[in-house]
Amino acid sequence: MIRVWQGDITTLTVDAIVNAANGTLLGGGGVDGAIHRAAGPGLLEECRRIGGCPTGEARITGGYDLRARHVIHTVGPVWRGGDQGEDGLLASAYRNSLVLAREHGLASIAFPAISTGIYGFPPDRAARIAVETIRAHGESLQVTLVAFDEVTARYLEEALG
Ligand code: AR6
Repeated sequence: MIRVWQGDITTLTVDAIVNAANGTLLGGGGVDGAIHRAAGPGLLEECRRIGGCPTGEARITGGYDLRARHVIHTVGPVWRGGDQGEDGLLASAYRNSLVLAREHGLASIAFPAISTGIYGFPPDRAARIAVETIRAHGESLQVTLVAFDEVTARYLEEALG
C-alpha cells in the first residue's frame, strides 16, 4: 500500500522514517537537519559510530525523540545531468531502505523525496523512480511518500496514477 502525504516527515508515527542523508551520516540541511533536530543528540552519536554510508546504500538507527521507532538513513545521488548513473543510484537508495525495513520486521515506512532538494534531482523523474521501486520491492509494507511542498505532492500523485 502506497499513499502520498504532504507535511513534515518528523511528525509521523511510523515504524521508520527515511532520512535523505549524505555519505558522512553526520547531519546537514534539508530533511536531514530537521530529522536530527527532532531526534536529539543520541541520533548523531549513533550515526557517528556507523562511520558513513556510500551513495545508494542505507543504514538503520533508533528514532530517539522521534515518534518513529527507527530512522533509515540513505544517501541519494547528486544530480549531474542524468548520465552519471543517477537513476540507478536513486532506485538503489529506495530499494536498500525497503530491504532494511523488511529485515527488521517493520510494517510501515515513510520516505521523503530523496535527492530532489539540495542534490538537485528533477522531482518528476524522482517521483516515477520512487513509485516504481516501491511497487517492485515494497510488498507487504505500508509506505508513505512524504511531500514537503505541493509540486512534489502532485508529481507523486501522478506517478502513482
Ligand atoms: N519533511 C519532509 N520533507 C522535507 C522536510 C521535512 N521536514 N524538509 C525538507 N524536505 P533535501 P537531498 C524535502 O535537500 O536533495 C542534506 O544537507 C525537501 O523539500 O533534504 O537528498 C543532506 O545532509 C525535498 O523535497 O535532500 C545532504 O547533504 C526533499 O525533502 C543533502 O541535503 C529532499 O531534500 C541531501 O540532499
